[in-house]
Amino acid sequence: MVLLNEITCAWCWRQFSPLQIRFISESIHLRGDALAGSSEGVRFSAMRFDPEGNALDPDGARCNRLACPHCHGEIPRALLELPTVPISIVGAPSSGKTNLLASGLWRMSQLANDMGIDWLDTDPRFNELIHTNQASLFLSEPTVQNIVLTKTDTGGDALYRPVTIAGVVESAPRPAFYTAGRMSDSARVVVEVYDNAGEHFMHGQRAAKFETSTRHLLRSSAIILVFDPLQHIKFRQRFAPDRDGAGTNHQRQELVFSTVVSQLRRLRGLSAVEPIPVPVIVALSKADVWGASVLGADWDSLVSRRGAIGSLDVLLEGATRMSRALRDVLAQVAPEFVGSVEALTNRAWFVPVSALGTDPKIDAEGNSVLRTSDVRPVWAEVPFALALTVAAVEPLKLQKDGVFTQSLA
Ligand SMILES: Nc1nc2c(ncn2[C@@H]2O[C@H](COP(=O)(O)OP(=O)(O)OP(=O)(O)O)[C@@H](O)[C@H]2O)c(=O)[nH]1
Ligand SMILES: [Mg+2]
Ligand SMILES: [Zn+2]
Repeated sequence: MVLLNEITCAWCWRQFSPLQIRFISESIHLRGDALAGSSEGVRFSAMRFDPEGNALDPDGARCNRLACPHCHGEIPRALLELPTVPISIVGAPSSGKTNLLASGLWRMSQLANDMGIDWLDTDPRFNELIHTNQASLFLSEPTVQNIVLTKTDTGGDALYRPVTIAGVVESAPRPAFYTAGRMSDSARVVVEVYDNAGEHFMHGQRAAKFETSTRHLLRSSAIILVFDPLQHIKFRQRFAPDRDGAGTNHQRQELVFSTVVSQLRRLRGLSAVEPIPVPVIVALSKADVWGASVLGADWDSLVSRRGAIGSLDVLLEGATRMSRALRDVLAQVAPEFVGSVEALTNRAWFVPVSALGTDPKIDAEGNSVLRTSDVRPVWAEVPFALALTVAAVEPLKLQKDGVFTQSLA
């Protein structure tokens, strides 16, 4: 095992050497950590090891879970060895981020081999929330008619974790970790995926702890910006006129992106005028509703025809072609949005996605009706596969091609 010289914490983003790593005590007598919380095992620097190399805590219990020396947040072991590719999912409330994550990452696991990549949970314990959401969408009993993924709230325990940074307790979203790489190559990276509540990106809602909950923007190698066209009045009038405009409507989704960009610049100390050095994948969500009128009736077979998924390179080509077409449509109805994206980054892709493949019906009682058998994602995996293909591995020094393109060469 070759250790990295420097590890970046997935919670507080501070760096440390492998020698500074803390172990998490497994002994029932060593509960209650000053930084991690009263129900957590004490974090300690290992002095003694058993013959298999597991650390022994002061009580003699075998320990192999690891934590950051700065904030005491638990990190997967793989972070000691592999470079990370953090991906931030951003977008207005109800734009479809959480459904896209569940469905897109499910499809990544299913289609990885077709794409010529390995894609595995780095350590399933960290990905529980995604697994629960995936089980609801794809593995519910046929009798369950009302699958609903809970709205990402701005501070809930399942989604966020308190992290102490410089003595101040902040609330950080729990990342999901996947180990990925081309099958033809032994190089692997750990993809860290961050979801936030949409409120964190809304203008004037700084009370929702925006700054501290979006620290992942300090390092993200790619941003997936979920744009919900159905919340845009002109788009809806033109391409989904039957759609009821009631409910959540965020007209100014370009402001979500400007907010993200200004936070990213602040965190990285970047100039206020230059485009950001991070590729942005704009996922136009809920395409099951508008796809046919924008892209033609056979839009879903069109998008999946691209070489029966095909390798990442085929995908990049197909997505780039699709992106040009969608961008032009979007520039007509939402020029403020396209203008804002293109002013702030030089590398943007616009792709249609449908996490559910269907528009959940609302019954007489106002509950949404959705069954596992109704869920048929279309292009949900594309933002993630694309992010991998175009991601900058060293986010502060953007390379022309991402790690996968490179390792293919
Ligand atoms: N028609 C359709 N509706 C969808 C799709 N994906 C999500 N929705 C609906 O959009 C709403 C919001 O979805 P979420 O995934 O919770 O949105 P979010 O961006 O995570 O929202 P916040 O957590 O509040 O920021 C839900 O009512 C979903 O049923 C889709 O692919 N098609
Ligand atoms: Mg959400
Ligand atoms: Zn940390």
